[in-house]
Amino acid sequence: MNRRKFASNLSLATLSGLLGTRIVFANKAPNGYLPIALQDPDPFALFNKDKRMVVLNDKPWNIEAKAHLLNDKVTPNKYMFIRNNGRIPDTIDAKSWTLVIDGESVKNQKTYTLRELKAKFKHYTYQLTLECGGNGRSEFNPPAKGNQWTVGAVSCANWTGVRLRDILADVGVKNDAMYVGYHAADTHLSGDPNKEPISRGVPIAKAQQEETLLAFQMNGEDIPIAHGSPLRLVCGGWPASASGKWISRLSVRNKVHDGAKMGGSSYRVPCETVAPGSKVAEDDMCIIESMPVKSLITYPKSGALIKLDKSLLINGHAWAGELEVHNVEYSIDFGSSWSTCTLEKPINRLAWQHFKAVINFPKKGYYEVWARATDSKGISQPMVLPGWNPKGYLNNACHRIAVKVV
Ligand SMILES: Nc1nc2c(c(=O)[nH]1)N[C@H]1C(S)=C(S)[C@@H](COP(=O)(O)O)O[C@H]1N2
Ligand SMILES: [Mo]
Repeated sequence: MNRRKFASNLSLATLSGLLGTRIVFANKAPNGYLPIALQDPDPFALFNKDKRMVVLNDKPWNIEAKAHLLNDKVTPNKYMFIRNNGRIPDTIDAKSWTLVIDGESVKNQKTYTLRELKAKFKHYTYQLTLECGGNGRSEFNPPAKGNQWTVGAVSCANWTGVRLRDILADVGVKNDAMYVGYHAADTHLSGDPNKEPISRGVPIAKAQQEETLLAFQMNGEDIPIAHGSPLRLVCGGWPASASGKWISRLSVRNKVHDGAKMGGSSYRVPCETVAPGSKVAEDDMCIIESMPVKSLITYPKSGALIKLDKSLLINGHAWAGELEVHNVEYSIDFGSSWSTCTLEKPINRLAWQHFKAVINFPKKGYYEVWARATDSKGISQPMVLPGWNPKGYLNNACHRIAVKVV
């Protein structure tokens, strides 16, 4: 964050947003004054995050959770990862915010104010899993450039908003509509106003799913600035890069959207498996759509000490992109044998599912508990790293925790 720009461009009202609370005497502060809480930004205070969250990058801000922080059934803001490709917008003014719907395949281009959107269309709330396509990247070899996410770039919060399909019906969509691309208010790290940090999208069928929202609330409150206030797309089950934050324009395209980070190796993987480290031709790369089946043990924390005469309850979540998770198993013998966990149904489509199991260990010593989920098509997580790809996406290897029985 460039402090001088910050101070000169921002109203104290906006700074209040970043602080997560109102500056009580904002009207008394000198013009252009930068509150000390923002002078040396403490990301945990700035974004209301738990201090145990891990900052991977501060330009732009990228912050992840640890497995044991994600134990809640619905992820609270303080444990939600933050992933930014550019600079968080300088000014968010919900009152004057507008959403433009345009593109080759729109019948009537329209501009809505936030208030119109909220008043005109029915509101829906869904619990939706958002996982960064690069979650798990840190394990790839040869290493992939980018934020070295371990396991914590996933969340499942409650999102409230209007259905994108209702808006699309209101503007009218032509028969040749193929994709809906987003444009947002964040700015490119280079400072070049003509460059977008990211402008991705989804095929029209995904855009028209019931659960695809243009959301204005997260967990029952206005969306925090870092997570896309005042308006964000939420496309559960897909790489979270499809869920654009700070949405100001949606374009209904008659071709695959060609915005920033839609091509090359961005959010694309080799269509067929390749040898690690290979160069892959542009035409042989495919856009990531539904995320693969995955699970996370969120209790206990890795490294837990257990008494031999006590059984251990493990908890976690599993998700499978567009699909449902069919079952979750655990192993305490490095995958030689597996036992079934109790698995809950999702609260709605595209929400993660909770699993638990009670484990009895045969004798004292070191163990690892591994979890493995299988989706409704019978596809299971790999025990170790899946197919290598240039940017290190889609690592859905089994999660493991260490347990010492004493
Ligand atoms: N406008 C905009 N939207 C964005 C991004 C971004 O940089 N700018 N990052 C995307 C990526 S890559 C991810 S993983 C998710 C992260 O959402 P979160 O920060 O709310 O967890 O936002 C997506 N939407
Ligand atoms: Mo991402």
